[in-house]
Formats: sequence, C-alpha cells, structure tokens
Amino acid sequence: MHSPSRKEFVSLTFTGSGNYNNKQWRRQSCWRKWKQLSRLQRNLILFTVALMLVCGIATYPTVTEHFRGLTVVVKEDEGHVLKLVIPEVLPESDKQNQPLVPEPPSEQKRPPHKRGPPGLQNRLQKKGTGAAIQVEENPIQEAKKADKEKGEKPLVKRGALIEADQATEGGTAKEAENKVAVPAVEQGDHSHEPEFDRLEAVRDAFRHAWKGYKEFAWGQDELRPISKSYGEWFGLGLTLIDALDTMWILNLREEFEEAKTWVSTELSFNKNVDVNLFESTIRILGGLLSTYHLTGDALFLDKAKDIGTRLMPAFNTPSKIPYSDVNIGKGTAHPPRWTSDSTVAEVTSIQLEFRELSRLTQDTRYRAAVDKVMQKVHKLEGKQDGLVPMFINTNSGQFTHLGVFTLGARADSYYEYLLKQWIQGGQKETELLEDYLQALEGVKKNLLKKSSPNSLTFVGELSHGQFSPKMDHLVCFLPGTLALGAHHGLPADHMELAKQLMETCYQMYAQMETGLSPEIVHFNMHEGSIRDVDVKLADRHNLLRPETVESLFYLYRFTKDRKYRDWGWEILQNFNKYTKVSTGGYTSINNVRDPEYPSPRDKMESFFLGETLKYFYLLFSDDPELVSLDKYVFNTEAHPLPIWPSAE
Ligand code: DMJ
Repeated sequence: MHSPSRKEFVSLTFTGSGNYNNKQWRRQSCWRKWKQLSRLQRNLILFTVALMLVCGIATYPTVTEHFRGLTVVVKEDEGHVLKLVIPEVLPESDKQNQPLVPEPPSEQKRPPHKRGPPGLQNRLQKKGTGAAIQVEENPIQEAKKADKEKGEKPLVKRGALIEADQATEGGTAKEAENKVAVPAVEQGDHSHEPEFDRLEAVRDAFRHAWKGYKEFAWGQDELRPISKSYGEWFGLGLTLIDALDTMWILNLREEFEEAKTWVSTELSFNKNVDVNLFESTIRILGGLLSTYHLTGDALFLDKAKDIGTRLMPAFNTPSKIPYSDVNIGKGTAHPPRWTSDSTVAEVTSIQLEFRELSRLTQDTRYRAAVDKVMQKVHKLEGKQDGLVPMFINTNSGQFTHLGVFTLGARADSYYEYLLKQWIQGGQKETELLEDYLQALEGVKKNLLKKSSPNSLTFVGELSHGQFSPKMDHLVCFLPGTLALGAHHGLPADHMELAKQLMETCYQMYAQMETGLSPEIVHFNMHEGSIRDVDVKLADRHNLLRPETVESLFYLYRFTKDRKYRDWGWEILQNFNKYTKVSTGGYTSINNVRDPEYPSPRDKMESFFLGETLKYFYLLFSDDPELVSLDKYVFNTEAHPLPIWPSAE
C-alpha cells in the first residue's frame, strides 16, 4: 500500500506557480473574473448568495433533523420539558416500546387527524406513470373553496387557549387569541396513537376543568370560566355532583375525596329553591345513585333518597303527569308560569333513576309514580307511527301541540328510555320494547333521509306533514342507543343504521371550521348541492355536549372499529383548541364556524364533566369491564345504573 511521504507532499504544494502559491493564484483569477462581470450580474449573484444564507439559517434545525433521519418528540413531564429523539428507522413496534410519551400539554398537542372518512377527504393520487401528484377535490372541499371565494373565512385552523382575562363576553377574545395563538395545525395520520396517551389526555382535560371549578365555583352549580366566577341554577353544587362518578371512573381519587367531603359536610337539599324535576333527577339523583353503586358508600344512597323524596311532590297533578318544577324545601310543585304543559322527554326520562331508588330502598312509591307516567303515555292518542309530540298537559294528561315530531330537543330521551328501561328491568317489560321498535319504524318511515352530495343518512323533523331537514346535535344520542339495542338482541339492521348515523354525527363536527359541531344543522337534499350541512347564524354555538362522543363510545365498544376512537380523539383535540380557558375550565362557544374567533360564552355546563369527558375516557379505555354494558345501563346524563339481576 502506498503512503504519501513528506517529500511528495512538499513538492505538490510548491510546484508551478512562480511567485504565487495555488491559493493566491485562484484568488487572483476569481477576482479578475468578478471584475469582468457587469454590475447587474454582480448584484444578482450577491442577492442569490444572501438569500441562500437566510434560508439556510431559517431551516437549519428541520433540515439537519431530517437528514439525520430523526423524529423529535417533546415530552413534558411535571413542568420539565424533555426532548426524546426516536430514530425514524425503527420499526413501528419498537417505537411503541420507547419510553411512553405522555400527551404534550393542552392546545399544543399533536396535529389532528385528517378530517372526514376516506371518501370525503382529498386523495393524493398518482396518475399514469408520471411523477405528478394530483389532488382530487371532493364537493366538500369545493364548497370550502367557494366560501373562500365568497369572502368567507378561509379554512385555516388556528387554535387558541382562551385567556380568561381578555376573553370577556364583550368580545376581546380575539386579542387574547393573538397573544397565545398556537401554530397552524398540520394534518396527519395518528391512527396508532397509544391509548394510554389518549386516556391521559382525558384525565388532563378533567383536571383542567376541575381546577377552574375548584378555584372559582367550588360548591356552586356551574363554572363561568372567562369571568372566573360561577352561575347558580338550583344552588346544589350541580357540577360537583354530576362529576362524582366521572372522577371515580377516571381514577382521580384525590379530587373524588375532596368532592365527597363536600357532599358529606356541605350538601343540603333542605333549601327553599325551585328545581327542574328532569334535570335534577338525571344529574343529581342519577349521579348520587351511580356513585353509590361504584363506591359502595352509603353516604350517596342517603343523599339520593333525600333528593328523590323531595322531588316526589312533582307527581301530585290531576293527571299524574308530573309538573316541571318542584320546590324541594317547601314540598310544592308547579308547571312553568306560561303553561300547564310539561315536556314529553322530561316526564319520560326520569324512570331509570326512580325505579332504581325503589329497588334500593324497598320503597315502591318512587317506581309507582314513574311507571304510571309510562303506562299513560303508552296508551295516548296523538302519536304518529310510534313518534310522540313534544308536550303533554299536566291537567288532562293528553299530548298537546300535536303533529310536530322530532328526535331532538323535548322528545329525544323518551326513545332512549324506552330501550333502557327494558334493559334495566331484565328485558321483561314488553310494552316498552314494542313502543321502542314501533318508534324506530316511525323514524325510518317519516324522518330518515339522505343528504346531498354525500348521501349522509340523517334524522329530520316533521311538522304537520311537512318534512324539515333540521337535525339537533342532541339527536346524536341515537347511534349509541341503536347500537345498544342491537347488542341486546334487537335486529342487526339497527346496528347498520347506527353506523350510518354515527358517520353523519361525525361529519357535523368534521365539516365545521373548528371541527366542533353546532347545536343544530340543516341538511341539503337538493341534487347538485355543494355541501351536506348548512348552519343558521343562530345555531352556531357548541355547549360542550356529549351525544356524539357518547355514541362513539357505544359504537367502538361493540364494533372495535378504531375509526370511532380516532374521530373521538379529533373531537377532544378540538375541544382543547377552541374551548379550553387558560385559567381553568372549558367554555361553551358561540361560533363553531369561526376558528379565528369562536366567541366564548363563559359557561361550563355540568354535563361536560358528567358526560362528555366520561364518554371520552370510556371510548379510549381498552377495558370492557370498566362499566360493562352487560351489567350497567347509563342514564341520559351518563350515570351508570345496574341492570337488575334476572330474579327481580
Ligand atoms: C344532558 O343533560 C343530557 O344528556 C340530556 O339528555 C340532554 N341534554 C344534556 C346534554 O346535552
């Protein structure tokens, strides 16, 4: 092998350049060439070099990481920001064995999934053998483009942790947003997100909501997170009670113990207040009963019995159809000031709770009162193919405002509780099942239609024979209820319909600029429509409602199709992006179509903790025994109550 000698090296360095060495010669030759260039040419070269320098500096970290084949993951651990570097070349399975990377904090979490199912997304498609990649547009994207051209806001997703100090109802949230805006969100496929991360993300969300409640609304009904205050409805610590079993299920024991102490030392129902029978039954009675079942702590049963008994005067009406309001201190009840009607959904969605109270206390009065309501409603005239009107009179016991049918507000949980009572009672009460099955036929015949252009199946409304393509977000309980029925032996086509409606409910989120559903949508049915969903100005709010997440939970439990989890994950991230308030809590918003300014409403509904976060957690949990659907039935506020042993 030849190795260069010192001599050879020296001769190379000094040969053939007269008085100049090589470097000097090259420098002089370059300089001569430079001088020969025109001024324009020189300027151009200088400009190009400067530009390259600037770009090089700006992209330095990205480029170097890329060429090293590394992915950088930021991990936040109890306030310390760590950097984990995972080689891209590792197989997927090995990557999962890397130290677990918990969720990055709040609004800066991973980018969301692509919106929409495959058929509704842009598809990158190689045409022929050429390298050119063409984007196939679909009608939804085209509609979004059209919006842009019409001057509507472009679909740039920008999230912001809402700063409570700036984002008052008066509307300075925009300033707040500018201050803390998070980067534009990329699209990406995160279908293999470890479930542990997602569960932790739900626990984080709960802790954040609880932090706000604890600091600014402890023991009160609802947090007002923007004004860092609270709102009272019944004056009974509604959020705290609604959230008890969620804390238990999420294994947040410290928070649970604090809340339990409040229940045992502060909570008193001996108060001169008017409460709504339905709301206090599903949230308070339901919450206490389920917490009793989960914990076995008699404190909660005692409290349940107390509130249940205080609500009973509501049934003292000429027809035995209960009044909407009860004064739990005075023991008096009354209808709303403007009518003697009650809402059908309200009087038929208190049965699971009162029936369970009777079973636990061996006092038959509670069950007798609510069973009587169901028996009366079962026999009433005024239904259409099993569909019920929205109002019922407390004097006559008859339906009023005949001819209007919806599965949304004022009727929704009537249908839910037909099925769930049948399940609760061990599938023996055939009248309930018959009414449920007949109502579903009524839905199929009168309310079920397809949208244009994407043929989404939706449930509209009927008013005196006139169909309206209006659908409340509340209707999104239906996919879950249908799936639950199919699980308990009802026809398999219920599950097929559940899947179709689930897709529709997801699209009500995915087609909005914030990725959050409005309260009400109107579906397009005309051929040639450019988008499926329209939203009226007054309907653009989102109250942190649970129904879609609830249904995703049921659909995932029964099908194990991961897309339902991924859709839920996407929704959770959007709640974090657009409704999370920096100082604690989440807020309902006014405008799901404006990611720049979703306009906080300054209210965190108790069902966000009672239902929405609980269903998120159960959706991401791999444990089918964590509130088994063969042992429990959830009331309409997400409080699990036991399915009765078959002997009873
Ligand atoms: C909850 O109180 C219950 O889910 C009820 O059945 C409907 N409204 C809210 C949630 O949207």
